[in-house]
Amino acid sequence: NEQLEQIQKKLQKNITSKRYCHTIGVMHTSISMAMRYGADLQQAALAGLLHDCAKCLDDKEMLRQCDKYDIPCNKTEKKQPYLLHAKLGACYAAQKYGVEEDAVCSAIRYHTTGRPGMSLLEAIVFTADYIEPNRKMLEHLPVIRKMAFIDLEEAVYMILRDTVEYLGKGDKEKTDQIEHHTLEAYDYYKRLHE
Ligand code: DGI
Ligand code: FE
Ligand code: FE
Ligand code: FE
Repeated sequence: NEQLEQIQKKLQKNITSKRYCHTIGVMHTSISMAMRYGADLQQAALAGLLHDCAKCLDDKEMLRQCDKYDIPCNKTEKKQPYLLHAKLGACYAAQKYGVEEDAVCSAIRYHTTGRPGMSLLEAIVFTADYIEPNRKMLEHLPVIRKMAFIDLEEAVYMILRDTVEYLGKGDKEKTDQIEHHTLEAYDYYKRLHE
């Protein structure tokens, strides 16, 4: 539709072609999951399309833009500015791409770390980002892809478990790099899973 088409045109100018391919994959996957779980299809398309709209900035520019838009950055984010593309992306969606629904901006905001008790749309975009068809193959990807259409909260748990493991839980230096939202989300979905 017209809203999506306009945004696609603008987005294509602001991110690399590889990132754009990923983004289209996340959009279609989000729409499919919204069909499965009864979420709003237009919101799922918008959030999928725009989730990485602030991704293609270097660290310095990321911090500068966050400063410009009064986005607060914690210690972990200052150390790993790429984490900020989620917060900045939510802000860009509203301010540069004319998204009016808070639900869409929130799904963009939490797409990297997740959070405890995600909304349906947040959980869909978080999962779609991980499973979209262009993602490079990870060990558990086939089973997570299947689970995403069977039990969404179980799929979220599997993604968080692999992410926390990948980021090196238990290893002090690496644990410092994990955002509190990621760890809190992991604990929350682990409890649901048990
Ligand atoms: O932007 P994408 O690459 O499409 O995906 P994303 O925004 O989900 O980012 C994925 C990367 O972020 C992946 O390498 C794992 C990492 N990540 C997720 N949670 C955390 C994290 N990195 C750090 N340092 N801390 C986190 O809590
Ligand atoms: Fe991202
Ligand atoms: Fe992700
Ligand atoms: Fe992404």
